[in-house]
Amino acid sequence: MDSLFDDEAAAREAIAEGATLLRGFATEAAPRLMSDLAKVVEAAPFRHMVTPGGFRMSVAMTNCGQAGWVSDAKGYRYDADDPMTGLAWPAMPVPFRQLAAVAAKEAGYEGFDADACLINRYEPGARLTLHQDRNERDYSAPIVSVSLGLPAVFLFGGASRKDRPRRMRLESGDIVVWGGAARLAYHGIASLKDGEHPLTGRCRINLTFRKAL
Ligand code: MD6
Ligand code: FE
Repeated sequence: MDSLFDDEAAAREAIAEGATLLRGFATEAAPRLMSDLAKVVEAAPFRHMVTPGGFRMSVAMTNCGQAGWVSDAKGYRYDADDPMTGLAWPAMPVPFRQLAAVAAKEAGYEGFDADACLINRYEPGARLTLHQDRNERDYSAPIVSVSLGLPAVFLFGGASRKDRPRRMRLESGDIVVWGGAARLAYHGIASLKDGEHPLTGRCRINLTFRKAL
């Protein structure tokens, strides 16, 4: 095997202009990603952040990389430090960065160099309401989103919150690469169904790689 990520069998599906689904692209790398993730989580534990409106998010989050996405009463932003520990976010494991770059390239975005990785953990019933990812400085870079563990229904809408979203099932190992004309599309995750997955147990993990700075 030359690389954990060279998956010739990966199916490439166009979701929308600028957005591609790479089914199973991270399946081989998944166990390694999970062991690297365990080290990240030791240094920066999962926590439920609070929205600017005062709601506790049902999805638990943490970050690795040069900057991490945070939400609190003051708003949403990227911060170099973890507010929980006061320390810099843990460095992004090399296999994370490599996977993000290879997946982006596979989807037509050459030269993607992620500096931030937001890690989401969904337990049964957790969901992410429709939102745009707009806290990054430069919208010309795509976002690479890796699904691990329990399957979820991804909601993919349009440029307006009112556009009725499409529903797509994301399974463990699937990667969505999302940029260009789709970069500011509204999207979310439907309430997670209960289940058990050999990789993660009773949850879904999502890694979203961004160029935030
Ligand atoms: C998730 N993903 O899959 C949440 N954002 O758990 C996102 O919010 C997301 O998958 C931007 C681009 C791709 C995504
Ligand atoms: Fe998002």
